[in-house]
Amino acid sequence: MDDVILYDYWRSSAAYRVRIALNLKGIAYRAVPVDLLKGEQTGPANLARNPQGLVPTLEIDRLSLTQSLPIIEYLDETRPEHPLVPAEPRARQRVRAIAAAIAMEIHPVCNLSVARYVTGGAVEAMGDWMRRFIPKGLAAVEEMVKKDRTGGFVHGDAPGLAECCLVPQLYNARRWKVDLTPYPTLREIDGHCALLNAFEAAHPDAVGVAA
Ligand SMILES: N[C@@H](CCC(=O)N[C@@H](CS)C(=O)NCC(=O)O)C(=O)O
Repeated sequence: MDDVILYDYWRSSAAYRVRIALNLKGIAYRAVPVDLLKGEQTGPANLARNPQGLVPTLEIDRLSLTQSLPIIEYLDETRPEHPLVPAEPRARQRVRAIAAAIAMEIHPVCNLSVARYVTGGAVEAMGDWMRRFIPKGLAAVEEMVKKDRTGGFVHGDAPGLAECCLVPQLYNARRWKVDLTPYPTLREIDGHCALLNAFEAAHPDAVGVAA
């Protein structure tokens, strides 16, 4: 079988989502680091595989795939064991909406290039920016998760697409010293995920600066 390669950066929320999904699916992969702090994402090698100049890119099934959410959906559609989205359309829509609220609303505003541009890049100003936007986004996600929740995770008793987005977003929030007290449901689910190998092995501290 061909190697599965993840072009990765240890602290990237989007890459972290894909690491979790690969682990949940039991897919072995090799991580190749793209150092965002050195600007490698906009170098010719990364642009050739990811025209947006971002991570992650996943090479699998002789394909080169970009965009973390469609990558996770591809893994789910081609490897249906341990499903990451529910089969029932309303439940599936709910899980996708929660994933989108994180990945398409909170994350882009707090992306490195955006935050650096608007703040000038000083750590204190970057922190102020993050603490301005992340809490508002998480407050909405807390309400979305509470509504129609079943089981100990976002949906039912196993993690899926929503947790692939939630756990990296909470890691990022902690990094920027966002107070998570107002989001007990999100913290509870995060706690359940932290006990699972798939999440532990994907954590930035586990993959380290080498990835
Ligand atoms: N929507 C994209 C977002 C990817 C993204 O924003 N990646 C960030 C790291 S989390 C990145 O590569 N940033 C580099 C930069 O902003 O220069 C996805 O989900 O894959």
